Amino acid sequence: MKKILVANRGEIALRVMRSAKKMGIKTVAIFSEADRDTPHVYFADEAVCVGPAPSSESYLNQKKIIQVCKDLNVDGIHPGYGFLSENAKFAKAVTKAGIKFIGPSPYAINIMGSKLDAKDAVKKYDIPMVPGVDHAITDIKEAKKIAKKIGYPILIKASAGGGGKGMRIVEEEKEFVEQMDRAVSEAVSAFGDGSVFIEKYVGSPRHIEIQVLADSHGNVVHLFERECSIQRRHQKVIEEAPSAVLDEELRNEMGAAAVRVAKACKYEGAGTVEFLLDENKKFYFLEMNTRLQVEHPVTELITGIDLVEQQILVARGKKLAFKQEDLAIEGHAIELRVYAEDPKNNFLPSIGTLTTYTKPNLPNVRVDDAYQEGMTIPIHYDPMIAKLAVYAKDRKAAIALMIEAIANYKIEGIETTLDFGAFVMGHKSFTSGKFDTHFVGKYYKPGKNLKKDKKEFDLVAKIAAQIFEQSKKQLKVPEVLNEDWFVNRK
Ligand code: MV4
Repeated sequence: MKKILVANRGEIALRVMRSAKKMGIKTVAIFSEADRDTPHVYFADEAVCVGPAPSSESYLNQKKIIQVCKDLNVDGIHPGYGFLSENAKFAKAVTKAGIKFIGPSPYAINIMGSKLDAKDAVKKYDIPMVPGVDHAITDIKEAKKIAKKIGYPILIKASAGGGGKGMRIVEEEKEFVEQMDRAVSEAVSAFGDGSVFIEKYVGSPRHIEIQVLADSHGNVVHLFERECSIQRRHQKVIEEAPSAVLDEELRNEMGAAAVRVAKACKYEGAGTVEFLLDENKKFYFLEMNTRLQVEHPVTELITGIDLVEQQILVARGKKLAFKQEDLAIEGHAIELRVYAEDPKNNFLPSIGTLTTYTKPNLPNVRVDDAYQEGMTIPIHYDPMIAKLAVYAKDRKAAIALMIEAIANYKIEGIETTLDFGAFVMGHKSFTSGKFDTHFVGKYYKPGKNLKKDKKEFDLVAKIAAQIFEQSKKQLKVPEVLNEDWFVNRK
């Protein structure tokens, strides 16, 4: 593979191209008319406009993208996340055009794109699953019977689902039909597929996901977990690795289960297996994401492994250069997604221009972004401005460093989730590690306790800096942090 086209934009396009460049591979950017003047376009060796601003006419234009590859002699496509990354038809068309799709096979994408097919595929692999049904509900009477057996509350889920769409909690039997109706019509309008199934509702779960990596020779390893419970409206805001609640035994168990899920669909490349973890530390398979995830940096930081480099090596047919026993967690990483949103106003998108944009310039702080001062946040795409990731000796030091990094990140012109991040870092439920997916709804009451006042926040940042200084001496920085672009060094 000598030349890779990145079928994406923004921070992830840049991030992928950085690893490609490091490996001596030429890069091709595609861009929409709205993105002509953006960092990922300038960073690439070649760049081609693929259409107008709307994604459907540019970043999702499969034919055009494949044509660009043919015109420029591209031999590999990296889809990033979102857009065409989990589109089995695209993966197939790319392969058919003689270009390597840097990701799993259309077969694996298809299976994992359907929750029911995924359940079916992993059935024989001893994967813990939430009590429920393993087929689409067609008979209401039968479904009610099963619901009674499982016990209320139950959850109706769309098989094609994602992002919580088509998901309905049913507290008691008399709501069943109404909620079922809603789930089905939501699923039809969102995915064009009204198949739904039911599961026991896990009331206070943590969202724990396992990073896996598989080569084309049947070798599969896991790269430990990411804790992603701090979310709102099914959108993650803070992720960390490792999780504060997993012990060695549970980590190994969940890791081994994730590896079996990958084997169940003959997975190839980097993937993520999502689990729910309940209050009794029982875990259940939810789904597998067949792409590089937004939050992959925290895994890179604690393992020292460049996941994009690994994806490319696997796509080249190389065997994994390490075994499970070669992998170990070192230190602790936390990521904050910096969104152009107003946390004080129900996280509504905050549009405008970055009149001030200064990144924190601190050791062991990694900023994945694709913005510069003066740029405007486009309304056509995801409102994420940057991912702010920190790496430290342990969780306490990582929290301290995150507070310092937030204090040193200056963004003006729009509202962002930076202050929200500081709120979470300072919250007892987060620092103690005792939280679940309800954190935001339960504790975040905007206006009240957010970023009390500037003086107090600066003091907290100062204390945090001291804690970090003390812990730093014992920290061994992983290989992956030695790249200039990975970390802003003093
Ligand atoms: C669940 C659940 C409770 N019980 N399944 C949400 C999106 C989808 N990927 C799965 N989701 C959930 N499935 C059962 N049986 C609770 C959620 C859920 C959730 C999961 C992970 C992270 C955040 C969440 C927020 C609300 C609900």
